[in-house]
Amino acid sequence: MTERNIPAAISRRGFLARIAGLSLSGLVVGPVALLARTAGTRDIRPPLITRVSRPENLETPVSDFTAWLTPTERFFVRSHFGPPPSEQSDGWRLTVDGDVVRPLTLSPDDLARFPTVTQAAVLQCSGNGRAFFTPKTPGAQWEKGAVGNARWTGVRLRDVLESAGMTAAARHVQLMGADRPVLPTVPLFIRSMPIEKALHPATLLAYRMNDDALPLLHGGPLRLVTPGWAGDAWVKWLTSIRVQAQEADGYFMKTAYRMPATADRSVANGQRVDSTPIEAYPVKSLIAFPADGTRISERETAIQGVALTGNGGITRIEVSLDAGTTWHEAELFGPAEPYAWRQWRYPWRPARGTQRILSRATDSQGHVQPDTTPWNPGGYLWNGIDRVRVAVVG
Ligand SMILES: Nc1nc2c(c(=O)[nH]1)N[C@H]1C(S)=C(S)[C@@H](COP(=O)(O)O)O[C@H]1N2
Ligand SMILES: [Mo]
Repeated sequence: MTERNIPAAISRRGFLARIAGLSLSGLVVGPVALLARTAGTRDIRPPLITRVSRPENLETPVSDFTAWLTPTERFFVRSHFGPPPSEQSDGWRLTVDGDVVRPLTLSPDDLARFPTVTQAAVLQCSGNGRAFFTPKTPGAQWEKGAVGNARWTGVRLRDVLESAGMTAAARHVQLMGADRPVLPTVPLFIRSMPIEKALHPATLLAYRMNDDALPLLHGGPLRLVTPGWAGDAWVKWLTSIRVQAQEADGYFMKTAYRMPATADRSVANGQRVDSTPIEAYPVKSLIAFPADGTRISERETAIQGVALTGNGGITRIEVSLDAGTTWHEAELFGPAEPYAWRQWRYPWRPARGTQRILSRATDSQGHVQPDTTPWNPGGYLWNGIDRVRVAVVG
């Protein structure tokens, strides 16, 4: 733990203790006691939020985002049909075919022979923040926590494609996992990406998450990792890679996960309008402490959060305490890695009463987090300025 993290850890511990109905008054907190108690808060953290129960679709409480890495057991879960039966992982194989010179069938041992790569990257669902659009759009009503930052380990998709050898026709790479809808009439989750993204050195076939085996809920034994791109590209339970000339057909490529290309985006889903598949997610900041709607002490010392972008890096975070009239630069801290999120903090001695906090991020391409995100029929890629309201007490 770095020194800068300590004030936030104290705040967080206080916050968690209050949730658990504990009082901290009279406690003597030295550094060792602090660390021990911080580690012990694990069990009293607020549970993951169930957005859909069958299949399990779970959101991480935004108060977890005081940590740089999101622990695997606290990481949001988004599955259309739920995981395939776990026994299916035995005898698992990955096939690589289509416009290739040598079709491949790879076992886990075969995959392990490619160079191993580990990198941190944000995974965010395209629908994160859908609940904030007016009017409502259909789909899971995610608020702030369908996002997380994890370490992913695996092999480069590029290395696998090069070992198969691509023919001149190769333009897109189609991916499919082992999960199946309950009803045979429901389309399979099949996605594709242009060859450039497939060959990008950061695009991985991952079998480890946060240094442990990738769990079934998150796509084990193998999933795609496409840093900078929204979650729908991160195909789980991967079994098939097909190199082809065209973008994939089917509902999950041609209808869902597209944004209207019109300026105002206000067209109904399923209408025949120009649209493009979702790729990178836009710049966004989130306030992790204090949590919206909570009571906090006037002895708190900082606001803390994270910021992410699929387009370069985070260059600036600003905080407003007067509904956006004036903005103050926050401090970036912690690891700065290309596809991970950035932690930020803003020193603050809150006055008693109701306080409203706003945060906005800017990325290295100059995009500034907007006040609100223009409405779109799928309720995708919400990145409006984050807002929380807290009651500050003595
Ligand atoms: N095979 C398969 N892969 C999938 C999905 C799915 O339903 N089936 N959901 C996608 C979506 S929409 C998201 S946001 C991410 C969520 O990954 P997570 O559950 O590990 O957070 O997985 C993606 N990969
Ligand atoms: Mo998603």
